Amino acid sequence: MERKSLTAAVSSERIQQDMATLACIGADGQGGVTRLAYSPEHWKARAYIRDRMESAGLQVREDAAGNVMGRWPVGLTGPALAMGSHLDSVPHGGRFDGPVGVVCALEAVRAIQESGFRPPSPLEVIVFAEEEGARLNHPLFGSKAMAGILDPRLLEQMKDRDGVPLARVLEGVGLSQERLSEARRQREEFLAYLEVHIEQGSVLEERNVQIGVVTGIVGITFMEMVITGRADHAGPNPMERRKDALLGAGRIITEIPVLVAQTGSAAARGTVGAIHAHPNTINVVPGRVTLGVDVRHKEKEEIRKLARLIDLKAGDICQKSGLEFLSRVLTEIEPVAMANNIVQAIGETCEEMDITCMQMLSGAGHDTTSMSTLAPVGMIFVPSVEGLSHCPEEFTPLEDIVCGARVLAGTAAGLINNFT
Ligand code: HGY
Ligand code: MN
Ligand code: MN
Repeated sequence: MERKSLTAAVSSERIQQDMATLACIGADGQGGVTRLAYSPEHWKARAYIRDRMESAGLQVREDAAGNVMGRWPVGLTGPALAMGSHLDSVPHGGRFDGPVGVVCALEAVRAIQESGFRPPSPLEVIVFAEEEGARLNHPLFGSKAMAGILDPRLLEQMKDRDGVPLARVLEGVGLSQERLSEARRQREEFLAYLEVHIEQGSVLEERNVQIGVVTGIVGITFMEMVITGRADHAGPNPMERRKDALLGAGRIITEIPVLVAQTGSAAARGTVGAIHAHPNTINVVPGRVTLGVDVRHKEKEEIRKLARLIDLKAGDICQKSGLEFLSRVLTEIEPVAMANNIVQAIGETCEEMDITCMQMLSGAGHDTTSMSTLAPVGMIFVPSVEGLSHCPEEFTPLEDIVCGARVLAGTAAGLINNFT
C-alpha cells in the first residue's frame, strides 16, 4: 500500500462540496447552524451524508438510536476500522463542529477506494446522533447507545429542552425508546475508531501547528439545580420580604469561577450555560430558577470533588437566602486516554507526510469517549481560528480540513494493514 498516493487522492473539491452543503442545512442566517438532534434539520443533514455514502458504494444502515453506519468494501466481514463524528449541533452553533469529522471520514474512504488499495478489513463511517446533548441534556447519547452504556435510570426521566419526553422525541423520527438497546454493538466488531475534529481551542493556531494528536479527553458532569423562592409582585412589598430565586441563582453563578480557581488546576472548568427563570416576567419576582451546570476536568476524582463543592456551596447560598434547593446529576462522562499505538501511528503519519503535529488534551467531549469502550481510539485535531467554537464565528480553513482528511486516510490505511 503506497501511502503517499493514497493520501494524495483526498479531494478538496469533494470535501468543500460536502461541507458547503451541510452548512446550508439548519443555517440560522447569522453564519451558524441549528441542528438539534432528531430535528428535521438534523435528519436532513443525515440524509445528505447517507446519499453520499451510497454514491461511494458503502453499504448503509441506521441503528435504533439514529446513528448511521456506512461500510466498505461491501460484503467484507470481520472487525472494521471505524471513523466518524456527528452532525447534530448546539443552537446557533458552528458549521464545523462535527461535520469536519464526518466529511473527513467519508473522504478518507473515497481516497482509499481511488488509490486502488483494498483493505484486508472493512472500513466503516459512523455518524453519531445527539453528540452535543443540546436536545436531551445528555451528551454522547447516540454513541453511548452504541456502546451500551446509557444509564437506564436516566432514560426514564429524560425530557428534551422543551419538556418533551424522550419516547416522543424518538417517535418523531420513527425510533422507539424500548428498542434503544438494539443499537448496542460488541468489541469484536471493531479494530479501532478514529475521529477528526476541530480543536475548539487556540493552541494549534497559536503554535502554528497543523495537526493535534489527542492524548486524552476530559470528563464532563452535567448537573441541574432548581432554586425555589416565592413569586411576588415587583412593587408593593419591601425588598427584605422577598424570596427571590433569581437573586439566589445569581449568587451561585458568581461563586462558580471562585470555586474553580480554588482547585488550583488549569484543567478545571465550571460553567452555567443554561438558565430558566419562572415566570420570566419583568414585574414578577422570580419564584423558581433552573440552572444547567457543566463541570469538567481531565481527572475523574477532580470532577467529582469540584461538582460536590459547587453543589454544597449552592445549597448553602440558598439556605442563607431562605430559598429551597434541589440538584441532580443529568449525566456523567469519564475522562479517557487515547490508545498509545494510535497516538504513535498518527504522529508517524504526520512525520511521513511532513505535516507539523503536537500532542494535546481535548477540553471538549467527543463520541470517541464512548467508542473507547468498544475499541482502541484516537483523535486528530485541526485548528480552530481564534479558538472559537459553539458559535457562528467558528471557522477552519478548507486546507486544514483537507490536511486532517489526509492524515486520517494515511493513519487508517497504516493501522488496518498492521492490525491484519
Ligand atoms: O460539550 C462538548 O464538549 C462537546 O462539544 N459536545
Ligand atoms: Mn463535536
Ligand atoms: Mn460541540
